[in-house]
Amino acid sequence: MVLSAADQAAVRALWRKLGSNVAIYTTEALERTFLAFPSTKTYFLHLDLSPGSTQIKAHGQKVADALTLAVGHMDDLPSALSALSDLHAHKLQVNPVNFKLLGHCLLVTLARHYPGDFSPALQASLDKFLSHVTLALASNYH
Ligand code: HNI
Repeated sequence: MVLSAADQAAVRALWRKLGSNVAIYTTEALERTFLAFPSTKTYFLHLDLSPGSTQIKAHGQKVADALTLAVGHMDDLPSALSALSDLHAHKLQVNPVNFKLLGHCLLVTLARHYPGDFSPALQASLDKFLSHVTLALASNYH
C-alpha cells in the first residue's frame, strides 16, 4: 500500500514548514515517549535520559534525519529504511510495538507546536505516513 498523492503532499508541506527544527520535535517526542511509556527507556539505559540531555538530543537528530529521509522516499519506504530495519531487528532487538508509541508522541508534539496546521486531514495523513514508516522499520523482523 502506498500513501496517496494527497497524503504525501500534506506530509511534504508540513516537513517544509518544520525546516531545520525537525530534531527539536523528535527530541521532544522521545522525551514524551520515555515519560508516557517508561518501558521504552529500557532500550536506552546506556544513555543519559535526564531532561535536556545532550545524548537524547543527539539521538533525536538521528531519528529526525531518518524521518526526513523517509519523507523523501514515501513511495519506497521499505527499501529506504531497510538498513535501519535490520539494525532495530537484529542488533538493537527493539520490539516493534515501540515504534507506534514514538509515532504517537511525535503526533502529539507536532499538534502542540502547529495547532493551526493540525486539521483532522493533516492528522490523518501524518498518522498514515508514520504507520508506513513503522511498517517499513518492522519489515526485516524475520
Ligand atoms: Ni531507533 C538508533 C531511527 C524508533 C531504539 N534509531 C537509531 C538510529 C536511527 C533510528 C536513525 C541511529 C542508527 C545508527 O546509529 O546507525 N528509531 C529510528 C526511527 C524510529 C525509531 C526513524 C521510529 C520512527 N528506536 C525507535 C524506538 C526505539 C528505538 C521506538 C525503542 C523504544 N534506536 C533505538 C536504539 C538505538 C536506535 C536503542 C541505538 C541508540 C544508541 O545510540 O545506542
